[in-house]
Amino acid sequence: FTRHGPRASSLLARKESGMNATEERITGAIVRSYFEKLQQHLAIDVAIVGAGPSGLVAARDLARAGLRVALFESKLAPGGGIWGGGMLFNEIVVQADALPILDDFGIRHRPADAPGLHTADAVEVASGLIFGALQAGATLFNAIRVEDIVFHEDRIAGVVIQWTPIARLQMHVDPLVVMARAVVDGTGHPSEIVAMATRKAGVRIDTPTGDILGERPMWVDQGEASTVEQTRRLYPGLYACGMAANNVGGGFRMGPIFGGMLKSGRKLARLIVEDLRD
Ligand code: 48H
Repeated sequence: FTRHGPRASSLLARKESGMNATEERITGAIVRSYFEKLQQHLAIDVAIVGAGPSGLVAARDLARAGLRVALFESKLAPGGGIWGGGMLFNEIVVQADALPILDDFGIRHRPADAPGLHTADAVEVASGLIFGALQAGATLFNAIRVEDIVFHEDRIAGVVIQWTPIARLQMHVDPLVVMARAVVDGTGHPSEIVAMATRKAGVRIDTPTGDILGERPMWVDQGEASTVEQTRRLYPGLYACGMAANNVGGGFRMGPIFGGMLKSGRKLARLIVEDLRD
């Protein structure tokens, strides 16, 4: 208590304890800003699970079309399988017909000494795709794993999310939910989201068996073509792109060539924009 009275004394106490100091303001700014972002994405148009190349291209195109789109990425760094190029040689190969997508993101590339093939720096591709998706208006939630789907009346209606560290530590903590008009499996080789739909919801997806056909060995040209071909709606509210689509449709793998992934993302965005307009 001071001779200036109780108010002055409480202000002094706040000052002495460091309250309202820069440290408090930094924390407050982050908490308010993050929660505003999260709150704006509790019910969205498109939830993309996995921020690999196909998901990032789709996110940019969908955001540019005016849809509310969020990417959920379980790792701290988005970019999926791009960063390491081929066997950690951090260069990737892209075919000529996919170069307009790299150009759209402002990512540089060079002709390879092989007809129709071009190389690009894997780190520039990964960072460029991430930057381009965010700048277009997509929102990315990293270190968040989609651990389940929401299933309502024969429709995939959202994603069940959890902090990746909580899942890794196997802590018994209930998740939260984001509702979405379209859910995209962009989880790469395992097609985790489609697997949840077939195993847990018991749905028959749009394949000859009604189930995931499974990835086949390497055959680059076939794998690249089937990745784009298999990019489609598999069930009401459920779509797949990139390696996930290829795994679902029983396509061949293709190694460190990325034109198919980029074109898959672009095709997926077009399909979803058409479907959500109906
Ligand atoms: C949140 C998740 C979850 C989950 C996984 O594999 P990706 O790079 O995705 P694609 O399909 O766009 O690209 C595939 C390409 O990178 C590749 O692997 C190629 C061309 N392989 C050829 C070959 O022969 O091997 O990224 C998927 C992302 C990753 O960042 C995961 O961390 C993330 O999805 N993810 N995120 N919740 N449940 N599961």
